[in-house]
Amino acid sequence: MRLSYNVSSPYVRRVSLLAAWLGISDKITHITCIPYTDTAFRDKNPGGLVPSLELADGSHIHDSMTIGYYLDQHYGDGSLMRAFTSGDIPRLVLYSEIEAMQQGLVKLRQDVMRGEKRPVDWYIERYRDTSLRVCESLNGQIAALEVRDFVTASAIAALGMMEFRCPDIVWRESAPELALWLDQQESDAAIHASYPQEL
Ligand SMILES: N[C@@H](CCC(=O)N[C@@H](CS)C(=O)NCC(=O)O)C(=O)O
Repeated sequence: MRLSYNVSSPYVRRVSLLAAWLGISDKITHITCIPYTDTAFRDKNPGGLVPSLELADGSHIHDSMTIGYYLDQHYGDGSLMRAFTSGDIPRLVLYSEIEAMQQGLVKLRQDVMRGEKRPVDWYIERYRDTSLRVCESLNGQIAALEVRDFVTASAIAALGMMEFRCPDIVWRESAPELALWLDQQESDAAIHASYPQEL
């Protein structure tokens, strides 16, 4: 397995710890990746974030949590991710607090980098590009969005935010199936009623 990583990422560190606790660190080849500049990486990973694990069959698993599930399923006994698989609510609440802190710290760091390491416009372009790349990826996976679950709710929420807050992102032309699908969802009363509004 090949792990796209860098030494400063806390999300990568989660994966390194899990691999060590499973005793499989030697099965992972580390590929240094600076996602901000590595366009080849972004071509394989529309979200453009590390960590990302490439398997022997060439498929990619993104996100520390999803990689955690994969490693636990294949090399563990299920205990590393049991809080999630068993729906242990108090432990999940604990995780959500840790994750809120982690996301806040990443935003703080980005605020330092914004304007210091690269111009503000560079970041704006970067995250607009991420939205377009993910829309194109979803465009090829419409059947997966027909399931009514947390994943689909997350997709609807993200697309709704993009239309509400970033109407200048022109995504419908490059993701026409997704655009059609989203428009069809409007007939769902709950989806319609929950469309974002100004605070
Ligand atoms: N939810 C993701 C978050 C990963 C993440 O935010 N990675 C950061 C490094 S700490 C990254 O790749 N940032 C690049 C960017 O924001 O463009 C996970 O759990 O793996």
